[in-house]
Amino acid sequence: MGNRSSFLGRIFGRFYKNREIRVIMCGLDAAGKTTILYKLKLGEVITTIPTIGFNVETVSYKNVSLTAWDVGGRDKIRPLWRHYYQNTDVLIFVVDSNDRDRVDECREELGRFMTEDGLQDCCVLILANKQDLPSAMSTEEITEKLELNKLPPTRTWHIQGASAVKGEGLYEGLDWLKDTLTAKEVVKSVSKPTAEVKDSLTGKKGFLASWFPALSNYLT
Ligand SMILES: Nc1nc2c(ncn2[C@@H]2O[C@H](COP(=O)(O)OP(=O)(O)OP(=O)(O)O)[C@@H](O)[C@H]2O)c(=O)[nH]1
Ligand SMILES: [Mg+2]
Repeated sequence: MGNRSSFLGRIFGRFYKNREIRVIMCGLDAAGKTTILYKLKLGEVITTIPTIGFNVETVSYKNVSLTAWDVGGRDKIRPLWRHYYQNTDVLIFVVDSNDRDRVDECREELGRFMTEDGLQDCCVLILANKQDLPSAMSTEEITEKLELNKLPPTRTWHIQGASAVKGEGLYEGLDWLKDTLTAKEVVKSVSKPTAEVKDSLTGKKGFLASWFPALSNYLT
């Protein structure tokens, strides 16, 4: 078991070595996007002002390097969001769990994202932020209000409760992203293996070569 997991670790490491994971963070204004970005980047809660435009930072976590674009959420600048979609692997949609008045607006904005051509393949992590506040909606309530269970089955999504100010839930969200992206890459590569991956799987010391010779022959 130990050997197998270190084998998988090596394979996954290869996938991500030279791969930039592009993340766009959107959500209504004051949801906490900039606070989250800098909590991840600096480990601190910074004093923010409303973002006019965007912030971009590289965040490293467990050997994965994420280039995260935090785009201002004020209604007047939301039309600019689409300029940041290109080649996006992940959408992090940040919700203020305490803002019951605007949860319908959140649903509409998320719905718009889900129909955008450039975002059909990307995974969606919904961060239900501000869980430290006493009247915050639970992740179950937000799931229902955002109608997440109505998303098409082809859409990969996950909701994670978080508090940027307490630093809670953020790394759990990144763990989900890492696992999900890794699984996607494995499926892509096995259906069309690169020489390097093929070698890892079927080479002399490859996993399949030793465990599943027939499949190994098929791939080579
Ligand atoms: N209680 C609490 N407050 C938070 C949390 N995260 C952010 N805030 C506060 O929410 C306010 C808005 O945070 P920002 O990070 O600026 O929000 P934003 O989503 O970047 O907003 P725009 O740039 O306008 O789109 C700030 O006063 C933050 O301190 C949290 O987890 N809990
Ligand atoms: Mg901001």
